[in-house]
Amino acid sequence: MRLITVPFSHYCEKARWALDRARLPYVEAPHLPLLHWAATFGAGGGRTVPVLTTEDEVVADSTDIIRWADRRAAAADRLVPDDARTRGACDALEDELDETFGPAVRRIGYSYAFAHDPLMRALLTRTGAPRWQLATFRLTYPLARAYMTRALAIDDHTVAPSYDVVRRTFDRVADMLRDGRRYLLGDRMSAADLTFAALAAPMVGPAEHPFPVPAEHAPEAVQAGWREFRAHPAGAFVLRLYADHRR
Ligand SMILES: N[C@@H](CCC(=O)N[C@@H](CS)C(=O)NCC(=O)O)C(=O)O
Repeated sequence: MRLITVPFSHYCEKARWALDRARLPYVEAPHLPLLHWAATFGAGGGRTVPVLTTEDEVVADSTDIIRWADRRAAAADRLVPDDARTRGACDALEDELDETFGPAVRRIGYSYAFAHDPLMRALLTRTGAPRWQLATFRLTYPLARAYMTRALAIDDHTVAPSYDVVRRTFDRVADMLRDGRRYLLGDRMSAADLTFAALAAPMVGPAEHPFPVPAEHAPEAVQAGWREFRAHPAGAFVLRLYADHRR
């Protein structure tokens, strides 16, 4: 099995974590942003990573990859609740996180990476992407940055509201945990927990992340964000999920 990724993408981390949790063997095929299109379309997926290819299937969305892995996981490792009502709540929460929270975190992340060359350089070189992609990205960087800045709607008017989305989501997660439950939907880890933790990871910087944002190249504003969000109960929850379930 092959998981086509841009390794630092938080949607890819979501899929990778689900496959690791289900103990399914796969090889990660790392790519750089935009240059991944040849691989994803070539494999029969769409324009986004992650894409999982198996002998007879192409699974081209992180939510579908979780479901695919879950059907093959041992009962104790399953992330999709058995009970229909809890499953409905899990699906709804995961979708909402994917649609609103994930893009907000991505916009914030790229806004820093585009403004700080050493951070971007460190992120790219640590991917293990093919050398031709690193060379091409370097050569076309001004164009790639301009395209992605527009495609991701990164500007002074969008980054601050994205922080609002992140803070509101953290507050909402903290509210859900306020009654002392260990996980968002009760006493079992579900796809909603994994999704929140994987998508929130760039804002918190958990030590167990397989492709961490390199702290030594992170500007002070990123480090200040990590301090803020780690001190939040939802950030502490992310750190706990990584410490307990992502070793
Ligand atoms: N719904 C998709 C979203 C994945 C996604 O947005 N991936 C981004 C990377 S963070 C991507 O590949 N973007 C490339 C593009 O839109 O061309 C999933 O969960 O797999």
